[in-house]
Amino acid sequence: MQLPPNSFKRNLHAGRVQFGLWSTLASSYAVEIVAGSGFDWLLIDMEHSPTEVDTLLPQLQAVAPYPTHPIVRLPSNDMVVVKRVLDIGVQTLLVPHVSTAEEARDVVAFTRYPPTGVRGVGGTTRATRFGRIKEYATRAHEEICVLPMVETIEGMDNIEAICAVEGIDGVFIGPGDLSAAMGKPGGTGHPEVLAAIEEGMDRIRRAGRAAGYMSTVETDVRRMVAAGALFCGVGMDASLLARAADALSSKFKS
Ligand code: 3PY
Ligand code: MG
Repeated sequence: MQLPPNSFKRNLHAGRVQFGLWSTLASSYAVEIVAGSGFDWLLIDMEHSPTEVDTLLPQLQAVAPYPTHPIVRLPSNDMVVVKRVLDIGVQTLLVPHVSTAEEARDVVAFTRYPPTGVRGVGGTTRATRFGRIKEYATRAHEEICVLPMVETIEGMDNIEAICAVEGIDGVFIGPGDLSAAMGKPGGTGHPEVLAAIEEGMDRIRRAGRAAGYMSTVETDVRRMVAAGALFCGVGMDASLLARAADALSSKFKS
């Protein structure tokens, strides 16, 4: 059995823009519903949702029959969580709160087997199709995509250093945390925050890495694509459900 190619990583390296949806409902049924809606990628969130490793697995199984690529946002930059998430077959990791080149080097090391890195070796995992992908041990890193999130002032200052770390495929700027760090909590649409992110997209692109962004505001997404973003989240399942339910109830209750 062959190692499955990481279509998302290949598209990033080919410079193709990819749009995705954030999934925070922590439900395999919800994930399956949105997996068929045509997004290039679907992010399953472990940072700001109740998803744990055991509830991540059925969500990955629900996405598997669909062409959308699953990305997992980890709860933190943690060696044990990286190992467990990779072992259940995830190929693309979004890693929150990476502010220095050293933290970026750590996350790359967590995804690589020794002697290159420090990933523990498990044999009969879902990632190896239970031991059927013989080349996994030697080739897994080629299809693993590592995407640190820069979302602090220190991280913004270190964009070039983070991009220079070998094994980093792209850098995502988190508007929520960055706006708070800039003293504008909730100000993801603040002109100064948007200008900083726009400049960040360009700096990441010029450093030879794929830039990522997330917003539910279409004009902001288009602005960041124009500035060089290659992967953009454009919505979130929980907010699609909440806002649609709000709109429906207000038609009858207001
Ligand atoms: C943020 O905005 O801080 C995120 O983590 C996701 O967009
Ligand atoms: Mg964040």
